[in-house]
Order: sequence, then C-alpha cells, then structure tokens
Amino acid sequence: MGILYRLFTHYLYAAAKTAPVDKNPSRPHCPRHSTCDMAAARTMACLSVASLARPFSSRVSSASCRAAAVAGGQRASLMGASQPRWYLATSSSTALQRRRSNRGFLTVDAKKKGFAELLSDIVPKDEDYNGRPRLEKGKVSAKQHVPNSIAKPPYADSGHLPPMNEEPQIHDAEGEEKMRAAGLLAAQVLDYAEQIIKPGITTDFIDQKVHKMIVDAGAYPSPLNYGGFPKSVCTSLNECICHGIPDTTELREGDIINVDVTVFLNGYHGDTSRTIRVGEVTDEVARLVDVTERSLAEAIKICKPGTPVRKIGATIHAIADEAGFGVVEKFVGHGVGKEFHSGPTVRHHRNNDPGVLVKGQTFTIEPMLTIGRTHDKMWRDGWTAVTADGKWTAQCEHTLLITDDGVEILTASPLKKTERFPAKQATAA
Ligand code: EYF
Ligand code: CO
Repeated sequence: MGILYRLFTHYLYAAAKTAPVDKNPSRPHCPRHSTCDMAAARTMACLSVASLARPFSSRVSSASCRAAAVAGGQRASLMGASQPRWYLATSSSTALQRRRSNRGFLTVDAKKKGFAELLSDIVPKDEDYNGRPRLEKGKVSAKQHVPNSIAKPPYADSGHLPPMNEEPQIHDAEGEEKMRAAGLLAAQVLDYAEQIIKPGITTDFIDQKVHKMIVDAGAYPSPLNYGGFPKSVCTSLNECICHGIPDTTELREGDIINVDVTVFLNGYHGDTSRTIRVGEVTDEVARLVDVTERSLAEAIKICKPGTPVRKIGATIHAIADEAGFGVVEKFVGHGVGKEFHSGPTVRHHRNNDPGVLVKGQTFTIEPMLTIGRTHDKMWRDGWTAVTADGKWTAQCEHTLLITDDGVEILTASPLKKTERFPAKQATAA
C-alpha cells in the first residue's frame, strides 16, 4: 500500500511537473492569467503571435484576460466568416482555483488508470530523445539594463502588450529604409550569436552578449518586457518550439538552438531567427534544420504583390510533408514594423486564410518543423513552449518587404548576401 501510495503520488508529481497547463495543445490560453498582472499581455501574445486556428472554449477569468480574449475575437472576425472563430467563456476562477482545477483534472486522469498504465505513463513522460534528457527550467538571472539614451517601444517600462492591430504595416520610402536598418542590425546580431555558440555556454550567456550588442548599437531588444517577457532574446533548445527564456541551461554537443533576435531601432522592429547546431548533430536533426530552412526559403520565393497569404502555408507544408516532418500550427508569422506584431497572421500550415501581399508591406515568416508530433505543452513559466512528445523541433525566420515585383529579405545575413533578393517563382493565385 505504501508503494502504491508512493507510486501514485510520484505519478501525480511527475504529471504535475510535466503536465501542460492546457490539455488541448491547439487551444490558445493564458498560462498565468490570474497569477500575474501580465495576464492580458500573455494572452494577447498567445493571440497575436502564438495564434490560433481553433475555436476557443477554455475559460478565462480575469478582466485583463477577458479583454485580451475579446481582442482575439475581433481578430478572428477579421479572418472572415469561413474562418474558425474565437469563443469567449468567462468564469470567476482565481489563480488558486485554476491550479486546483488542473490538479483535479490530473487526479481524475490518474484514477481512471490501472497500475500498469500508471507505470507506463511515468516512463514515457521523461523519455530522452537523442540521448538528451528532457529540458528543465534553469535559473533566470536579473533583468538587463537599457540606458535611458535608447529610444524604447511603448511597452518597455510597463511590460504591457500594445493592442494588436490587424492591419498590415505598409511603409513609404523612408519607412522602408528604417526597416532595412532594423533588419540589418537584427541579422548582424544573429550572426554574432551564431559565432559565440559552442558546447558549455549557457543560454543566459547568449542573452547577455546579444543584449550588449543591441544596446551598443543604440537599439532596444524588442522581447525585453514585451508582455513581461524577462529577457532580451528567445533561446529555444532542442524540443523547445519557441519563446525559450535564457537561463543557466548549458549547451551540449549535438544540441540545436533557435536564437530569435528582434531589435527596435529608430522606431522600427526587425525580427529574425535561425536554428544553430552545437557542434556535430545527428543526420536526422541536421535534416530537420535543413528542411526548415528550405521551407522558409521556398515560401519567401513566392512572395510578391498579389500573392495570397495562404500560399505561404501551402508551400511550407508541402515541403515538410515530403520530408516527413510536422508543421507546428499554434505559432504563426506576423506583420512587423513600427509595431512588433500586427496583421497579417501568417500561418505555416495549409490554410484557407484570406488576404494577399501588397507592395511596401513588412511581415515575418517563421516556420517551426518537428521530427515527431506537432502538439506543444507550455511550461509553468507561461512562456516556454515545448513539443509534448519531447522530440526536437527547428525554426527559422526572416523579416520581409514586398517590393514592386517581388520580395526583399530585410534580415538576410550580411555573411550570406546572396539571399537578400531571392529568385522569384511564378505563383498562381
Ligand atoms: C507564449 C510572448 C511570448 N513573441 C513573439 C512575447 O515574433 C516573435 N518572434 O519571432 C516573438 C518573440 C517574442 C515574443 C519574445 C517574447 N515574446 C508573449 C506572450 C507569450 C509568449 O509565448
Ligand atoms: Co516573429
């Protein structure tokens, strides 16, 4: 009985430790909505960049979350009647009640299972992939300082999230030049991050170096305090899909890490990321990274005035399918410019979204491909999204400008100049 009890409590502990806050991986949610003043911010970000193709029936409680979910509803309504819509349900649950309800949910799950199932459930939850144990949260260091001389985006001091503007960001010649400058700096910072990456360094070290380079260039690191995000860059390791928070975790030989850099320079954001190999990686992991990059490159080639936004997802998904990889649906590309995130929502999987690209518009494409399943679970920190099955995932991202007859990659690496103006591909509407 003692063993049974211990196993049961061990199971509950293991499940609680690893359980997603939301059991439905496709359902957007605000992980810490009632424990933190950043509730609206987080839900908003879920709705803006971690978006959202599925009906939303989860209960959100605080006024801030409600406002955010309403904003999500507005956004969904702009997607047109044939699009999935958001549904807002309210309840009066508090943080404590939500934790209770999570526990209750887990308990019910456990009670339904027999002894053998109980055992088998414990083991796969912590199964390694690639000889690497599942990621665990490390220690997050204190927030970095930004000198007063640097122009900051509106959220920098408050930690709020600006309201999501569904309109695309379209620029005149001067705006385009500023976007070029922001894009170039972001690309330079990412190149620098790639150069310092080696086994043994921590993700916090990457954050410190990236932060310093951005601030030294007179820019603000856009993620810092964006909806309360605690660091200047996202570092997403192995099974982390996106929004990994730099901490004391050390890189190991054979890892892959996505570094997602966004800078705010002269009033404009430039946003780019790539997945970097830490030393030698396995053939399967190398192929994942290569195919993810190719899917982005091919999607960029079809971009020009008049290209339906949905073709981007179709292109990426076809390449991932052929290679046998999954496409994460929950997190999406976005308009970028004076605001960090705006319309259009750029989904990376096959979709039927309305809208076409227009000259002067800036936006990102940032596909996330997976070796295994595409479902995610959110860590209790409310930011870090990892694959539910623990298999690895890769992402890459560029900020793009639609030109007269094609596209310019504003965040093309200065070390790989050839990719700035990709060869065009014919596209049928
Ligand atoms: C659950 C944030 C993350 N959001 C988006 C805030 O577009 C981006 N990268 O390409 C992007 C980067 C960051 C970001 C960095 C921080 N955030 C808010 C709420 C939830 C969330 O993830
Ligand atoms: Co982005």
